[in-house]
Amino acid sequence: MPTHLNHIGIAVADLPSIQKLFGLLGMSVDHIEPVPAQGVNTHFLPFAIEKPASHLELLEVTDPEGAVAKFIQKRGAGIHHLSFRVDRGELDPLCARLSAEGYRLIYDAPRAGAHQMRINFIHPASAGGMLIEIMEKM
Ligand code: CMX
Repeated sequence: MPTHLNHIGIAVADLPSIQKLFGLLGMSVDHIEPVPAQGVNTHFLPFAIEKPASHLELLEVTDPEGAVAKFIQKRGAGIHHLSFRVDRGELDPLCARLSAEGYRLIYDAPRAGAHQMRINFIHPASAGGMLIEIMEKM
């Protein structure tokens, strides 16, 4: 039984600023629907289809001093970050643009990550409370 990722719900305190950030990441709203029974308006931003498929990543702590261990200590278990891949060659220009627009990146330059990716992160303080990973294939 394949399970399809339908969406990830993000509570937003400042809709225009989050839409601006996702716009810089190449995503825009294609459907808006009020759901009065749940007390929200929903704004849907479609993902580009990832091949091979998008994944859930379960982060099992191995280093009690690591970022994920600290996250669990401070905030409890749960969703830790969102991760977006851009095409090869697009990561450095994206990082430069985000920095120029005032977003706080965690690393001065992308580092090596799993799956032979170059990775960087946008700090939650400048991304609506979410840690956002951006990556490209090496
Ligand atoms: N999502 C949302 N908020 C987060 C967060 C997360 N994942 N991690 C930390 N925060 C919050 C903290 O709770 C803190 O909030 P308050 O100011 O309200 O207390 C705030 O962000 C600021 O945190 P900080 O003091 O600047 O830094 P931390 O020591 O909490 O570290 C971060 C946060 C993002 C800088 C650090 O976790 C980091 O460098 N992450 C990048 C690397 C990483 O996360 N690796 C694991 C993933 C590995 C993988 O997938 O391969």
